[in-house]
Amino acid sequence: MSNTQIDHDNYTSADIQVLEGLEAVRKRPGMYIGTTSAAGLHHLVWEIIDNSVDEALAGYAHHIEVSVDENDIVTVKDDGRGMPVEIHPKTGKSTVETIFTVLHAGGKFGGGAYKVSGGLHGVGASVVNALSTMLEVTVYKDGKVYQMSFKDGGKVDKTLTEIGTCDKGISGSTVRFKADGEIFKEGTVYNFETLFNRIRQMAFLNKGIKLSFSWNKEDEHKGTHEFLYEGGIKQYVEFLNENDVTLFKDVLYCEGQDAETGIAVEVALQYNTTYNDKTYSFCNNILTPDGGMHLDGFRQTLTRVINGYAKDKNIIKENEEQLKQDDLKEGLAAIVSVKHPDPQYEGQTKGKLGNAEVRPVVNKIFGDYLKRFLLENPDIAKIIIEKAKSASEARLAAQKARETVRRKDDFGSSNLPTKLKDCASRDASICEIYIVEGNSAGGSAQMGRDSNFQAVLPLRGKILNVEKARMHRILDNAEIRMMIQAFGCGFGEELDISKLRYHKIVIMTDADVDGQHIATLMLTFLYRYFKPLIEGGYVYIAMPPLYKIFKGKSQFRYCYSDEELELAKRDFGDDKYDVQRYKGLGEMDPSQLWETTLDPEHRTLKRVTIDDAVEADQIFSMLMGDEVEPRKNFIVTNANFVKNLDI
Ligand code: 28F
Repeated sequence: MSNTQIDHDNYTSADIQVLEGLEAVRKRPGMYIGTTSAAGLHHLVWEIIDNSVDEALAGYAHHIEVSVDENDIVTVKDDGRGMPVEIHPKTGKSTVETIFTVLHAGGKFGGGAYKVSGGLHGVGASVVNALSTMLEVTVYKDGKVYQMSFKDGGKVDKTLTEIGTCDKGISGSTVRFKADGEIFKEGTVYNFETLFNRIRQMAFLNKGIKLSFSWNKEDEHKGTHEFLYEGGIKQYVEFLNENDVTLFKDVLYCEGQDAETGIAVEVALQYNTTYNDKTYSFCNNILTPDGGMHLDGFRQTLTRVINGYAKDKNIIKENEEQLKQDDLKEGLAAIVSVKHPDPQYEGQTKGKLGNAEVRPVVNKIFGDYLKRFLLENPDIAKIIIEKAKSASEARLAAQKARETVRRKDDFGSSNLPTKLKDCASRDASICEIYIVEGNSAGGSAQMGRDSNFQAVLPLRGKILNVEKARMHRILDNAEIRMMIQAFGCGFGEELDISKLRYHKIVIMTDADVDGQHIATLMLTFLYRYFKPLIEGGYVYIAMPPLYKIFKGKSQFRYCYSDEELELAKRDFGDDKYDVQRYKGLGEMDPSQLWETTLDPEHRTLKRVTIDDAVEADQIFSMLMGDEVEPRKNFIVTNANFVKNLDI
C-alpha cells in the first residue's frame, strides 16, 4: 500500500505510535508542562499562542485573538497562512492532524525562521491535545474552511473535513480546547490576571503583533483588551516606570543580530528615582528569572562602558573608585530579550540561560550602541553617572551600617533582639515567628502562644517604608534591624535561607486600616530584602477573627469575614444574638488569641505568594513609591472593594 492512502480499517504503526505518544503525555504530564497545577493549566494556552506568535514572527500573522468562555474553553485565532491541510508524506495524515497528534511535530516553520517563542521550549500543540477533553481546529485557506476535532485526550473525533468557504483573502488558524479535569486536579478554571499579564507581555516582547484578549465570563473582568506595541520593549520599560519618577524622558533602546550564530538581541533601559532594580531578561520570549549569559553580558557591558565614558570625560577621577555593577542597578528599569535557535537552560527551575556564546553578542551589540548614545547624549550620561555615584556612596554607607548591625549591641548575649520572645525549639522547620503590631497585642500573643515553637517579635507601630529609603537608612531603623537579626539568614544579596530560624514568618496586625498599612509596609520590606522567603512560601499573614457572634452565655462563634458573619446570623435564625466586632488584636485575651489565630489546629494562615514578578514590582512601586497619582488611581478604582482592604 502506498504511503499516501489511509487505511481506516486497521491501525498503521504510525497510528499506534501516535496513541502511545499521547498516552505517555497523559501518564506523565509534568514531564511536558512542568506541573499539573494552575501554572501547568495556563501553559496549555501559552503553547497554542506560541504557535500563532511563530506564524507572526515568520511575517504572516498580524493579529492573534485569545478568548475564554464561561466553561473555560479557550479559543486562540490567528490570521496567518492557516496550517497546511494536505496529507503529510511521512504519516499519511493531514499536516493539521500531524501537528496535533505527533509529539514535537511543531519544529521548523516555513521561511527558515526557527521556533523562537517556545512556550515550554516548544513542546508543541500535541501535548495540549493530549491533555484536553476536547480540541477543535479550524483552518481558513484558499477560500475554503476546514475543520477537525479531537476528544478524550487527543483521539480523533471528526477527521479533517472541508466545512465551507470563506473569502479568498481570508486565511488563518483557530484552535478551541477544553483542558481535562482528570489531569488538572486543582481545576481547569483560568486566572484572569495570569492570562492578561502574559498576553500583554507577549505583545511587549513582539513589537507590532496585535494580541486581543477577551474574558467572556459574567464577572468583573468581562470584556476585551487589545495589546499592540510598535515600540515593543521600549514601551515595556515605559510600563515598568509608569508608577515611578524617571530621571530623563528617553528610553535607551538597541537591537541587533549576530549573522554567524543567528542570535538576536534587544535591550531597552531607563533610570528612575527609586533604589530598586527592575531588570527582566528573556530568551525566546520566556522570562529567565535567574538571568544567565544575556543578563551577565548586559550588566558587564553597562558597567564597562559607563566607567569608560566617565573616565574619558574625567567625571570619575583617576584616583576615584570605579562604579560597580550594583551601583548601576539602583533605579534601573530594563528589558534584555534575546532570541536563540538552541537555548540551554540551567538551574533547578531552568530559569537561567546557559549559552556562553550569547554574552559576547550582547556585549558587542549593546556596547557599540551605548558608547555612541553616551557621546551623543552627554546630559543623560551625566545623570546616569551621578545616580550611580550616589548609589556607590550609599553602598559604602550600607556596608558600614551592616558592620554596625553586626557589631552594635542592640541584642542580648545570644545576638538576638532583646524584644524578641523566642521559642524553645531550634528546629526551624517547625518554628514560627509572629511579627506583631503594638505591645498590647504582642503581650497577649506572648502569653497565648505555644512557646515551644512560636516566637513573638512585637513592633512599635509603623515600620519604615523601604520603598523610598536607601539601604543604610533602612539599617538605621531599629525595628528593621531586629527583624533581620531575628530571622538570622542575612538579607538582600547575602540572604542564605539555610540559616533562616523560622520556617513560618507570620505578619499579625489589627484588621483595621492602620493594621493593613503596617502589613503592607512589612510586605514591602520582605519583598525588597527577603524576596526568596516569599518565593519559597515562608511568609504568611495571620487571620484573626473580625467578629464574635454569641447567643446567651454559652453559644458563640468566631467569624473571619463579613460573609461568614452573615451566614452565622442566618444559622442563629430568629434567635436573639449579639455581635462583638474586634477592633484590634489587643481586645482578645491570650486564650482567645490562641484558639482563633495561633493554634495550628484551628487557625487560618494566608500564605503570601508572587505569581507574577513583574506585576508584584509594579504593585509595590504603585502602592509605596514616590508617584502619588498611580496610588490615587488604584484606590479610587478599587475603592468599592476596599471594605476591609485585603492585602
Ligand atoms: C491558534 C494556533 O497554530 N497557527 C499556525 C501555521 C502555519 C503553518 C504551519 C502553523 C510546517 C510543517 C510544521 C502554513 N503555510 N495557531 C497556529 N499557523 N503551522 S501553526 O506549518 C506547519 C509546519 O510542519 C504554515 C506554510 N508554511 C507553514
